[in-house]
Amino acid sequence: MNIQLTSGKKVYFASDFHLGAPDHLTSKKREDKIIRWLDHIEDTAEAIFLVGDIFDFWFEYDKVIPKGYIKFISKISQLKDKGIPVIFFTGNHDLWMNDYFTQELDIPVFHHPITLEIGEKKFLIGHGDGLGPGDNNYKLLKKIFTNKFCQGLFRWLHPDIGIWIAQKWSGSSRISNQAKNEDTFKGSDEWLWQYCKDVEQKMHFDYYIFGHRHLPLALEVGKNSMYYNLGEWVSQYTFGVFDGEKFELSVFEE
Ligand SMILES: [Mn+2]
Repeated sequence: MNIQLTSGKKVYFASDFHLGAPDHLTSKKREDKIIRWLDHIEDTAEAIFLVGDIFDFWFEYDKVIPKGYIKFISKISQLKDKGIPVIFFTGNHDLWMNDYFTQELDIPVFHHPITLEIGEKKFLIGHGDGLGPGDNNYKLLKKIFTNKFCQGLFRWLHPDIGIWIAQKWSGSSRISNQAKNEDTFKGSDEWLWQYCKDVEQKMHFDYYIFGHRHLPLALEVGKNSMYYNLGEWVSQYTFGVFDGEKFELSVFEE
């Protein structure tokens, strides 16, 4: 999947909307803001990448999906109908996306980082969870979460109970992350930055684009190679934009 940029058009990137958190009213306000952003960019958008943790929790049962987010989902549907490609990635909070968005809206959903060319530049794009050194507790947890047997057990809980448990869990993991000061810059210990440097040794990319850190970052990986972290939309409303020449992080203030 490569993207040719029409003159004047741009490719947009955002991640970590965490729709649904921490409560319905707060999430609705954020959802409205995301829609204002999508309204704002749609005339210039060649494509829109939503790079994981779009939902604070998502699970697709055989016949049921989580309630809510209908305005956001409708907006995405309108963008698709206007011919703007929208590309979803799963994050650690919504990794149980299956084929619902692909079947309903023809939106690809990637569970792993992808590589592609946009214009003349080489990109590696992913949510970023579980990459690089360390984070061993999460890596173990991800094995359990992605285990088909465990998912099957969860599926057999009534959705009202399953989603209640998941929301409690998701809220506690976010709070504990704040307590551990996860959202501050760790210098040379930034494990996604290390991951980018490791990859760059083997294969060159102009841009490494990740979410997950909830921390907007622009870091040099090597000569002509940058790592951008997209930040988050719980309090910072940051996004990335690429015009064919340069990548920039920006803040949506409206
Ligand atoms: Mn996140």
